[in-house]
Amino acid sequence: MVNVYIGLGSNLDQPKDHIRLALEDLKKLPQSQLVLASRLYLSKPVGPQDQDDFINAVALLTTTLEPLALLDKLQAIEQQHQRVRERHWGPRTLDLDILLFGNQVIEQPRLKVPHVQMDQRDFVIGPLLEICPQLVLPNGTPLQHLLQQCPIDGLICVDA
Ligand code: A4P
Ligand code: MG
Repeated sequence: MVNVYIGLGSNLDQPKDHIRLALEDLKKLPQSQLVLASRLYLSKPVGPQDQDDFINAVALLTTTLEPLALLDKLQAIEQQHQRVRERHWGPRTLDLDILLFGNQVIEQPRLKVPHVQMDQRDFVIGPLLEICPQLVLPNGTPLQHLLQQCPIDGLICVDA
């Protein structure tokens, strides 16, 4: 069993509903268990600004799936949410990113872990700090240290 952190994001068609339903979908993944999920956060878009704010969250799973098998399952869930890929970093009904897969560093054409730029994104760091404040990244950097370069004051928790 390995601990895997998943980032969830949505900014189209009732984003909160997509995130809540996606968390239910994650509970049904084979060979896996959803251990923890953060609350939902409203965040300003990173990338193109002519799109709505995002709802973001993160989840901790344990799984015996291999990384690419997990990616396939997550992409299938995205498709169930009518995800249409129109432009890079553009609006989406659901984005599921593998942020961390245990302590593995993966550099494959389809999968890069840790997720690119996760250490510079408030909408990743904030929810991760909520569910795992003691987390240390594979390069040895404690999550808490990332707050110096990436403050999370702009995040708004939208979940009681
Ligand atoms: N891929 C590579 N590594 C991974 C990984 N660790 N997890 C590949 C998941 N997928 C990974 O992704 C493109 C390809 O990345 C996939 O086919 C997979 O093989 P995509 O989801 O089709 O496209 P994308 O999401 O537009 O691209 P990308 O580069 O993944 O974007 P990000 O980094 O996900 O950023 N602002 C706010 N506030 N909140 C957000 O959630 N999200 C983005 C998207 C931009 N701005 C945002 C947010
Ligand atoms: Mg993505």
